[in-house]
Amino acid sequence: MRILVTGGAGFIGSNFVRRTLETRPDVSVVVLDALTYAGSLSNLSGLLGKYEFVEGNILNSALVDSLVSRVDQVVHFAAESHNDNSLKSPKPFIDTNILGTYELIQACVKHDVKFHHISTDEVFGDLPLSGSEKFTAETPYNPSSPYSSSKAASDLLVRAWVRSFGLKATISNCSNNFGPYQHEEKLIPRMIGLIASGKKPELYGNGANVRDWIHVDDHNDGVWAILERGVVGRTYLLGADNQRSNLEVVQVLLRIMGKPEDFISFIEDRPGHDLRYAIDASATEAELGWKPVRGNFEERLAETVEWYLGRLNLPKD
Ligand code: NAD
Ligand code: TDX
Repeated sequence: MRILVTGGAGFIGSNFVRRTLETRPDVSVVVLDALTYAGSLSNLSGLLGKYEFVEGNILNSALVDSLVSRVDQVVHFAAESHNDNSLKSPKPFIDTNILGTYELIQACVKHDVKFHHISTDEVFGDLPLSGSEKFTAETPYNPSSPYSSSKAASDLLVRAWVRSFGLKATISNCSNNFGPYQHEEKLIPRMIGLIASGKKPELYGNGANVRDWIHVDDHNDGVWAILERGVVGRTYLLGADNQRSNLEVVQVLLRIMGKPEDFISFIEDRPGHDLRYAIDASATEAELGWKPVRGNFEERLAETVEWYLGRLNLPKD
């Protein structure tokens, strides 16, 4: 099997490439990545020679067309992924997330290549802070930010291309990922960096907003379950049933890093800040036999802290 991984030099994509090469030696991997501020070849260190890297933009139709024509399956991670950036400068989100997805699905229809679209639970909007409601595949779309609305738009393009043009696509909507190689702009790496340099971690608002955390390897194992056993046209929700307030996450980090639990700055809130995300992944688990297995959040977070502290001492390339 030959796969084209877009965004394979970013956080989740690079973990996907690493895990694929470790667990599926028969799969040949081509990575297409524009190496924006969020992507780095250092995320793929140690894998040189085991995959093919193409530096390029998913908006480049000729390049996309020629790469798609060489593979059996596209796994589409490439995106502008940070909500705060989307609030300051939305245009790159429209370009990459919507128009970039358009280029890929056009090429997949033309060459009859399978397409897996990586998306987010943020397309559903948010849930009230208190309550037990969770997102399912039937939850109506109601995105709040330029980022989440551009991801919602891309999901809808994929669905329309399945129905109108016979695109052989699957979609997954996953909750917040954590683990190695995440960009320092995101909550967990940013807080680790601040605490490590003796500064207080900065929580938006009162820190009560809730995210549903999944280890990146559990997400990527879910993606492989979909690639191997998913049904064309279906949407699969991926999550690990692990809701925590941002304050709780930061307090765990402070404990791990030996600082008092009140060593925190509360700063101005994110505009339109989604209150709570929660994924009900039971339908995916029942259909595909996939289950998140990296369960102990505190232990996984301690490993993640250790990984980032190690990386802080490494030269960047
Ligand atoms: P990231 O920002 O770490 O990586 C994105 C990668 O895409 C980078 O390597 C970047 O260089 C590349 N890229 C950006 N624009 C490009 C373009 N126009 N052409 C080619 N490459 C381009 O993102 P991430 O956190 O790894 O997220 C990957 C995917 O997973 C995204 O689609 C995101 O919406 C989705 N997702 C993320 C999370 C999360 O918690 N991080 C959760 C659910 C879904
Ligand atoms: O400095 C911070 N302080 C803070 O309180 C940062 C960077 C974040 N936060 C809060 C905002 C969110 O409630 O922490 C929470 C997590 O923030 P992010 O790491 O920016 O992630 P989020 O906005 O939840 O979106 C993430 O999960 C879904 C990814 O960035 C998306 O790509 C994914 O789709």
